[in-house]
Formats: sequence, C-alpha cells, structure tokens
Amino acid sequence: MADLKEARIPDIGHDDVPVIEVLVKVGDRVEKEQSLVTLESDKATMEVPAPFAGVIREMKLKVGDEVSEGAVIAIIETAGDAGTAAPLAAAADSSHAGAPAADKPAAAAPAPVPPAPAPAPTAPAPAAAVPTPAQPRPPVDASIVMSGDAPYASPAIRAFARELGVDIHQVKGSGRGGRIQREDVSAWVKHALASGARPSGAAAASVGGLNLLPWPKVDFAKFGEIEEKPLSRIQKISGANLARNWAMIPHVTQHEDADITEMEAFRKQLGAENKELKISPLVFQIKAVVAALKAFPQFNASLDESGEKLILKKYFHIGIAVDTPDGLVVPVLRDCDKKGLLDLAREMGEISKKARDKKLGPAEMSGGCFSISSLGGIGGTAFTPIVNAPEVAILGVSKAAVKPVWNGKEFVPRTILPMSLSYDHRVIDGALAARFASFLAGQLGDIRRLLL
Ligand code: CAO
Repeated sequence: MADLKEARIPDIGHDDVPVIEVLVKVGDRVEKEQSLVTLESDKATMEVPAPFAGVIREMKLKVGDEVSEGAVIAIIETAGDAGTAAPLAAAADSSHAGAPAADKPAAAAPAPVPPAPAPAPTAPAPAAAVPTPAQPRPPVDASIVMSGDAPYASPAIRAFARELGVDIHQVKGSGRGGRIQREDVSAWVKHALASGARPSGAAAASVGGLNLLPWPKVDFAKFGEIEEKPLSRIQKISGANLARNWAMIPHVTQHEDADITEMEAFRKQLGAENKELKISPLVFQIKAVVAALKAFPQFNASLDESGEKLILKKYFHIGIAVDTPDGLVVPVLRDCDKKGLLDLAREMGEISKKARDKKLGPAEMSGGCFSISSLGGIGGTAFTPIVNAPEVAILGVSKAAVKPVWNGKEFVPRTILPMSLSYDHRVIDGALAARFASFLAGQLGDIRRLLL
C-alpha cells in the first residue's frame, strides 16, 4: 500500500546550513540511505540520505536554501515497507528507463531506475580512459545544479571532487553504467592542469584558462628523509578559497602607520577597569574600520557574479581571521556599528574561543563585509593579506612598536601601528585606498573621532 512520507533534515549540529546540491528530482526512485541533498558549511560537507526508499513526489528544497534540523527535504511515496519500497517504475522519469542500475541489487528493483541518468554504454569505458576535458558548459548556477541531471557518483567521490574544486558534471565516468570513480576525478584534474582547461563554475566565465604549468612532481625522498602529513579539512577549504582569491582578484596592498599612543593609554585604562575582559587593540580597529566603511561605502561592497554590478551593503559585519591549530577561520562579528568597545571585546573573546574549539557554525562565518587579519600579537612590520572574496578589501595589522617620531621640533617616542590594506583593484582605485588607509590612521590616532 503506497504511502506519502516526509524526508526531513536530521540533527546536523548547526542551523541554517546551505544546500549546495540537490541530488534527486521528482519522479526519481530512491533507495533507503541514498543521498538526497548535499549541505556544506565552511567546515564540512554532508550528504543527507533518504530515511526510506520510494519515489520522490515533491522536492521541497533547492540549491541555496538554508536548512536546520526538521526541514522537509522531499515528499517520498513509499510502498509500505520503508526499507525496501517496491519500485514504482511507471512514476519514474521515463528518460531513465533502460539505463543499468549498476550497483543496485537486482532483487531490490525488478524495474530498475538508476538514481541519476547514466549514459548506458554497451561496453563501459576503460578505467584508464582519458577524461573528457572541460565540456563547454554554462557557468554553474542553481538552475543547472538543480536540473536533475546529477552525475552518477557516490557521496565520497562527490566530496572528493568538491575538495579539488572540480565540477563533477564535467567528469566522464568510467565505471559501470558511467559511474564516476575516484580515478576519473584525478585524471580530469591532471588533464585540466596539463591543458589549461577552463575552471568550473561562475569563475570560468570571466577568468578563462589560466594555462598554468602542472604542479611540480618531485620524489622528495630521493633527497633525504621525509614525513607525509595530510592537510586538515580547514586547510583544504581555506586553501582553495585563498588560491581562487589570489588568482582572480587583482590585489594591491597599501601600507599606512597609525599613531596609537593615546589609544593604547585608553585601552590599558579600560583593561584595568574591566579585568574580566581582554581588551585587545583589535576592538578599536574594528570600530575604526566601521567608521571608514561608512565614510567610503565602496569598501563595504561586493562585485556580483557577473562582475558588472557592485552590491553596496548597509550593514557592518566584520570578519576576524583567527588562527587555530587546524588552520585559519574567519568568524564574523555582526552589526559592529551598533556595539561598543566592551561588547566587541566580549564577543571577540567568545568567538575566538569557539573558533579554536571548532564550535563555529556556518552562520557565524558568513555575511562578512570586510575582514581584519591581525598578526599584531605575533610580530612583523607589514604583510599582504589576501582579500576574502566576495569582500573587496581586508586590513592586515602588524605589531605596534614605540618609535621616534619628529614633531617639528624634536623626536618623541610614539606607539606606531603598521597597517596593510589589500584591496580589489577592480573595485577600488589606489587613490581611494590611500584615503581609506589614511582615514583609518586618523581614527586610531584620535579615538574621539570614533564617536562622530
Ligand atoms: N601590536 C602589538 N601588540 C598587539 C597587537 C598589535 N597590533 N595586537 C595584539 N597585541 C597584543 C595583545 O594586546 C596581547 O597582549 P597581552 O597578552 O599583553 O594582552 C597580545 O598581543 C596577544 O594578542 P592575541 O593575538 O592573543 O589577541 P588579539 O585580540 O590581538 O587577536 C586573534 C585575536 C583571534 C585575531 C588572534 O589571536 C589571531 O588568531 N591572530 C592570527 C590571525 C591570522 O593568522 N592572520 C593571518 C591570516 S593570513 O594567513
């Protein structure tokens, strides 16, 4: 007896996690545990499996939706027995009929319908087949991902492809029934590197092939003892983002010094009065950045995907780069224009602890307008921070030091904070950046101005 049931998001540990892939469509017959959608936070991707077998009658989610526990993914028509729903082949998309359900036990599906349209080759392509290089596809957007022509690949292979930044739609499967194997993804990457094939996604539309040399392949053990250490998940994700941002954004870094002698005196006084809080120079920098974003709205902006429009933001959410044992994360402090120094100090303490304890949720790392990366507690006199796309600028802060400064009559000791402002030169020109940096220095040099 057929039955309509809701497949819901289970406890995923976070709220508002974005859906990045919809793996099934109306009419598909799914097995129990077959992945329905993929969710991705900044820290992890997860595929949500079907809690029971049946035929998808209605999809309730689309790419870009943000979900929490309990959200309905789809309405599934089951055939009574949740674990082994009878095949409802007549209801399935007829375009799938006849394609082999490569990995399904024959008994489970007398009229099998594969989870995704496989090309149904009469003889599967050999495993060593040269991958099809970047098929010219339009940029990946929600409608394409949702179109239902999901390639035939296991969750692990999809995750692998995503980690390498490969659009799985471009990979030709060499497994049974066209199933995509790990080797297919690796071979696609090798081929793409060698041929300078177009990168996937929206980026492809504007960047074209970078035509880079393949990464040097070196047998390091030939030269001495070595040890292999896999990158952490955070390093892999942030590495891919940094590489894209560095390659695609024309960076320029403007350096500026701020005289923070008075600010430091006030900060120490505040610290003495609020011993329970750690009042770092960062909270003053956040307030100064907010003032500068208000004065220079071009910095509180993002280029839209087409690269032809600037989105100006009326809110002031500031990302703070936090160094954790597993790599760099950038939690976002919201509405910094509405918060005082003490509130920000409290929040900074909480959020950096959460980051180091790996407890940040995706929502806490999204929506930033501008980032600050402070190496001031460590050292250095200047560096080149990488813009955190789709933001258009980032402030790098180095270690303040007492220096002799000429006041017109004599050298006096002043505490000088070196700042490095990197910006996207497509959006911001050098003169504007110099004005922004000098405005920032002015705010930090006379913190009474932060009240204006
Ligand atoms: N100049 C001099 N001293 C500074 C300073 C500066 N610009 N900024 C901070 N300090 C001081 C602090 O006051 C603190 O002194 P006390 O111990 O006497 O209180 C000390 O340096 C250590 O500060 P901190 O780094 O622990 O704290 P913070 O609030 O300044 O920064 C955080 C917090 C989370 C930003 C920082 O811990 C961090 O992770 N920084 C690294 C960010 C990073 O890796 N960026 C690089 C990105 S590109 O790879």
